[in-house]
Amino acid sequence: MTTTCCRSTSPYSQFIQDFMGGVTERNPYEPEFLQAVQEVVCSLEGVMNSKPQYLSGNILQRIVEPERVIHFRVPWVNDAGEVKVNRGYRIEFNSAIGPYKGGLRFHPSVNLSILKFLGFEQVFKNSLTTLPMGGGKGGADFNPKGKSDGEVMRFCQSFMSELFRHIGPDTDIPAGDIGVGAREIGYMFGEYKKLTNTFVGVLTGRGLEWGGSLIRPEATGYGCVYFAAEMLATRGETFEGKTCLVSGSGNVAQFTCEKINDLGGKVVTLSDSSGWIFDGDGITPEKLAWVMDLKNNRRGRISEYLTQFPNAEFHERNDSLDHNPMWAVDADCAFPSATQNEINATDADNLLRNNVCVVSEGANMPSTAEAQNVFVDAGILYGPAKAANAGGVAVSGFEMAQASQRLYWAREEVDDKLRQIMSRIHQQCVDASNEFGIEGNYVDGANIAGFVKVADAMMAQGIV
Ligand code: NDP
Ligand code: 2IT
Repeated sequence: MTTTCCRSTSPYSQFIQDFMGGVTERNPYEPEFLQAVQEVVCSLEGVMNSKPQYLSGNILQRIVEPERVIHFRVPWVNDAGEVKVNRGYRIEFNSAIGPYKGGLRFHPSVNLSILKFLGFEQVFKNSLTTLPMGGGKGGADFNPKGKSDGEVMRFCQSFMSELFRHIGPDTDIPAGDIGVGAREIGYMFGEYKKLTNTFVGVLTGRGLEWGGSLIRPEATGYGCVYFAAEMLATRGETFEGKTCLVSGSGNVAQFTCEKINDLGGKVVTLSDSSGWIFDGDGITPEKLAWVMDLKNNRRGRISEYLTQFPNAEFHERNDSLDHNPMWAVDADCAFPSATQNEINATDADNLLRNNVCVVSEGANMPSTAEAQNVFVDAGILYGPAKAANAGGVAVSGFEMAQASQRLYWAREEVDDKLRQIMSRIHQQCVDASNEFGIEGNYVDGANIAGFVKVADAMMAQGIV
């Protein structure tokens, strides 16, 4: 983990070095969290110079410290009658601009570092949406893969039997993330309702019949493509005829693919943790419908695509390589939509070499710090996660508003509002980067715009 700012040579880099030294000492063994913090702090030179009250108020030291970290035991019984134990977490990171809001991740890799990076990112992402939501994240090191519905239900019930006392519709409102979709939200909502005897908007991503919002399942993927369309429009371009690489094949990847098709682009790749497929003819709406059934109903593997579409290729994941060959496929746009650090510097170089001019991040922190620098230095249209994938949590905010009003909004209305929010997020990034003389740098633009609103709210609310 480097502790110098990669993009600055000013005295501010000495400040960052000292600051990151302290953060590293307080959070050892948390590389993902440190990576997320360093990225934000590196963007703030102009802001910290122009607002000295942030320095005197120690705002950075305060903002990197979660308000509350909850860590609990999740015991459950599998179908064979064996007792299993997982670790559950909720990071209530920052409530300066609203109640904690952010997803739950169920994946064997989940640990404090991963959830703190996700919670920290969520604070600034939620601020960018312009909606009143603070930042949080949670989850468990539970692997839903290969588990029966009954096992997943018992796990979700046990998880909620502790989490329920910490959350609430005006306190902390979780949602889905990797490994947590409609099925898991349903089981957790049922348990919360039973324990509290209340039917309230305590989780978002609910089913349409029980308080969910239209377009919430689509929102992250659609929003990520709307953000890319906004970036393309700054150069007078559209998706028409563009070839796109999409990684992952879960919620975000599926609806990214759907919207790219809608806007006249062609998607040629998808992946999962076992490998990736290449379909040079394009993953058309009909093929995508098959993938959605495979992934969401049959819970199959992406390699099975070839059984239905034999003209495609499947490439097994190969961790012995220093790069992922999927990112070396010829294309115009890339939509990493699987997981953190899935694009390294070599992958970034390969993308540029093959003429990719748009990278819009559906996943959270999918590019390593080095890969980010490759994109920023090349001046391509690079939409960082906290801006590009904010559509999901924005529509979660709409779901909260509808729950409070006891109303349902129409599909077109939610989609229009989503499009407007993505356009406003894009504009905030452009305005902030223009104000600080770093035109075209969406990374710094997003970090600055997201940070200032939260920092000002924290200053106004005193030392709490
Ligand atoms: P899903 O669980 O629906 O899908 C995740 C996909 O990514 C699967 O194809 C999965 O493959 C793959 N994947 C997960 N972990 C790894 C890994 N370590 N290596 C390779 N592939 C992996 O999750 P989502 O689509 O909801 O989330 C995808 C990304 O988008 C995450 O980074 C998430 O934080 C982010 N995100 C999600 C939002 C949402 O609303 N859902 C909102 C904003 C961001 P496999 O099935 O083999 O594990
Ligand atoms: O990373 C994210 O923004 C999410 N997983 C969605 C969070 C939410 O509360 O909808």
